[in-house]
Amino acid sequence: MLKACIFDLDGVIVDTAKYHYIAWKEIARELNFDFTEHDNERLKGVSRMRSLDILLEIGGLLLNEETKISLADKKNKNYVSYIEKMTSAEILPGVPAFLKELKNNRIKTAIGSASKNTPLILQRIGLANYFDEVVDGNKASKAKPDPEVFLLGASGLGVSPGNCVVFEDAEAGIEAALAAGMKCVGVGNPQILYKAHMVISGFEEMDFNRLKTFSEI
Ligand code: B16
Ligand code: MG
Repeated sequence: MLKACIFDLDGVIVDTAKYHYIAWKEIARELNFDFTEHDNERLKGVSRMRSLDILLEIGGLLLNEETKISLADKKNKNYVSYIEKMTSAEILPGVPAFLKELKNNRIKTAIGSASKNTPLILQRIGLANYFDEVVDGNKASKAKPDPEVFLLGASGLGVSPGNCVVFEDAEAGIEAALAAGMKCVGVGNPQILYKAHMVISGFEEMDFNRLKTFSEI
């Protein structure tokens, strides 16, 4: 029985992936290699330090820990300068209406994000107090595809994993949801998100009745 929905943040509620991409590209440029949008797919949903490791692998570079920490810090400062300017206008289409429908039908909601910047993003887009539970990269110690972030979300809501539906835009996040024993809706490209139980291109395609039918299958 459907009791709760857990939403990834970047790429599901807002499109911050584009800001992550610009900020990482800047680091790659400094290190003299190109970082493409195609490469950026590999960074979606994974932690900041894991993202840097993937970036360095793409550039064929091996750096010491101290340099890596300073690069990750630099990227984050650049990234934060973009998200500080976000407003509620950047909430993705169809999301506000769907969230309202869930509230009206007494479905609990949580955020399950790898981002340590989750509180700032939620505050900037005016959703800081909207969700019943927020689990982010500050609370979870294991990064997606580990299921920890979603399991903490379910336990914070007091709901069994089997009664939760996760919305995710990244392969690592879908794997995390499946490992948590939850149903998963991919948001984005079905060719990339083929492991999800269902894929939508955006929330204009989703409403409570469709969700309910999906969750009962
Ligand atoms: P931060 P999500 C993830 O957020 C992003 O998809 C991923 O690209 C990023 O590296 C990660 O957050 C960490 O973000 O540097 O802000 O802590 O998709 O899990 O909401
Ligand atoms: Mg995401």
